[in-house]
Amino acid sequence: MQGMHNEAQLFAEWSDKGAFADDADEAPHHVRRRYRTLWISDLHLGTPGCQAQALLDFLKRVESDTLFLVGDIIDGWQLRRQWHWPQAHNDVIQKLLRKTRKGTRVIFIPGNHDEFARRYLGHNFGGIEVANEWLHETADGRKLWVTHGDLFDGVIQCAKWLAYVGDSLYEFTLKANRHLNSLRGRLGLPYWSLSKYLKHKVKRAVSYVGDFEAAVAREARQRGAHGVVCGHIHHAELRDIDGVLYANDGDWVESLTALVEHADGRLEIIDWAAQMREDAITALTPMAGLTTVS
Ligand SMILES: [Mn+2]
Repeated sequence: MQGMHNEAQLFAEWSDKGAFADDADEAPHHVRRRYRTLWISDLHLGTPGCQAQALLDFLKRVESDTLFLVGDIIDGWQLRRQWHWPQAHNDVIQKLLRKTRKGTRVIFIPGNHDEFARRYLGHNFGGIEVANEWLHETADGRKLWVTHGDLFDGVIQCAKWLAYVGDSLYEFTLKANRHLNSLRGRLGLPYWSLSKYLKHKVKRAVSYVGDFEAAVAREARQRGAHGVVCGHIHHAELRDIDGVLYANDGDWVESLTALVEHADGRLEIIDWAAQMREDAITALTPMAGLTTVS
């Protein structure tokens, strides 16, 4: 056991340090996109699976009036097992704190991996407000219930140890994914998600995802909301389920996705992995005339 880190203490420490961080790494205004609301979740900072560099790049290029951190932001389970905290993970925290100083309202809804933060509901860390859930009203008057989503996870509710086992298998897949992608990177190929691919191939996982989505949508309806925004299952989605809008902002360990609300209330999923692939192709375009495709 590498030191008895108290996540909440670390969290408070980061809040203090944020005040001294510089703003030099902001993207220029013309490459930044502005949204009314931005939702991200399942960053899993503190684990090797977190795609912190891609996330940082994304955060530098977007602005919003409100930013929701929809759970599993800092991976508390992982912190207890092994300390993994590279500079890029620290930079993400600093970037989030900087956003609050620049006038973005940042609301943190803890998930199951950072449930330690549930002890601090109603408090704020360096301007980041901690809340158990939220009722967000869109520009066009729709009420969206914001929750991480683990309440609907039968496995976690029934047997926590089972969730730990699943977690280890999942970590293994992510590790394979990382090795594959560093190899792809060396070959000049863009990011491709192995774990995302596998998940789509596993029928049982798909039926689990469907059950989860239906349960969350049902609960949103019972609460009188027009829709729900959640994370947790690492599968971005935006669709109608029996008259309820189901929105999932995905994750930043495999799919690299976010949910945004435009100024007029329109919602959209941002697929940052696809954006990165597009950027890679654009960068290669001047070379296109010189290569022969057979
Ligand atoms: Mn979760």
